[in-house]
Amino acid sequence: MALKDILSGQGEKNRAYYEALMKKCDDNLAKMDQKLPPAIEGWDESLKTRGVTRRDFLKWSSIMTTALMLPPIFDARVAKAAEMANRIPVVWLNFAECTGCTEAVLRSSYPHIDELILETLSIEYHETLLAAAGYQAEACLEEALETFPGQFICVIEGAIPMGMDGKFLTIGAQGTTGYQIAKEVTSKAAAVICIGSCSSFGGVQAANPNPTNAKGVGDALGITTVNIPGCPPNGINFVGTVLHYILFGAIPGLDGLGRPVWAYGKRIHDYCERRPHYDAGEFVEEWGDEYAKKGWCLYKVGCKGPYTYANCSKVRFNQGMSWPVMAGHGCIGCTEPDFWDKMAPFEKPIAEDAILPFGGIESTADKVGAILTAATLGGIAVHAVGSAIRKPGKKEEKK
Ligand code: FSX
Ligand code: SF4
Ligand code: F3S
Repeated sequence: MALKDILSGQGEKNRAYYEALMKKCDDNLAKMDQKLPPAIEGWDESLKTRGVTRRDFLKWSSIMTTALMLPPIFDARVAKAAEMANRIPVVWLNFAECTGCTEAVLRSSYPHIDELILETLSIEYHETLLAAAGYQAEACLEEALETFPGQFICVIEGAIPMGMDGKFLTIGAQGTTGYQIAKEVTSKAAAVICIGSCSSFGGVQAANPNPTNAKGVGDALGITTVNIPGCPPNGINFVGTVLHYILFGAIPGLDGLGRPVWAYGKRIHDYCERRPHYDAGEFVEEWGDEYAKKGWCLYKVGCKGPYTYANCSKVRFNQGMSWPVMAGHGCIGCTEPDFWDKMAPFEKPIAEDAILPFGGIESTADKVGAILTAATLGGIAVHAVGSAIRKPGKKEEKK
């Protein structure tokens, strides 16, 4: 079908936008195809050895296209980007964290495409997965930096302890601090992606009283990072961000906290299956009561979904099987900065008495959510069409 037919019915302005976006995408895919090193294993081979059919793959591509807020005409381009994902060199650094992020995104119970992409990523250096140790491991990192300067994606898991000149966290035989490693590696990377709430915002290490003065990477180094928070984060949000980079040569539009808008633009509460009960004022009053058995809203037992920006309620975890609220516990707000302190207590609503002047729980939680939305989203385009890849540089002024 001709492009003009596919886009017919779209306004003139929309059509021009998507035409420009497609051109940008095609040019970039061609450029990436030329530039990237060859894959160690062909994509078709990867699908075959893991028992995934081409049909399943194409179905997944169309779901991913929608998740990235692109029209269906991008399906084939998303599939092409996915096929190229295993050619992007990745340097994965681990700092102060629990390794739950690696566990969450690299573990797969049966072949699912986003996990397959994560499994087949060309990871040049990853301490948890590396067979080498000591000087050999350091040599691997040096080699990756020399071979792919300005080309690799630096993925960081864990916060950076800044106390005692960074000495709360040293790595390797030379006792190099996490701060020094992060500074050197990020300065040579094409883009820096912080995976998990610890590298994004400090996470559990930075919780009060934060004895090591741990900070998120952006804060610690004063650079702009793409943040994929969650404790642990959802692998699909990382995969989508990498695909966006392959498609457009640019990181996706970010909110005021560095989170991709396509994944973190809405609240948990906006797509929650218990939402009709919230709107009807039907709440679980205590754990295990008859309302809990009926699947009513968990707000009164502490759900922070109305204040939390993430797509858990839409994409869920473990191949779309479940997510915290579906499993019966309220959301604890793990994609938000300082959630260990600010969202606590986890099993009680925040400042219950402050709710009354607004005339009831319903209006208050949604009002707070609306205020947070205004503060978080900075009117940033979802697809960064015009920009080249955003180099890790000085932090942009927060709008
Ligand atoms: Fe933090 Fe990731 Fe939570 Fe753990 O490494 S986001 S503590 S799940 O694992 O960094
Ligand atoms: Fe769902 Fe929590 Fe919102 Fe209730 S408060 S509708 S459980 S997200
Ligand atoms: Fe975290 Fe809440 Fe999602 S606790 S995993 S943001 S449902």
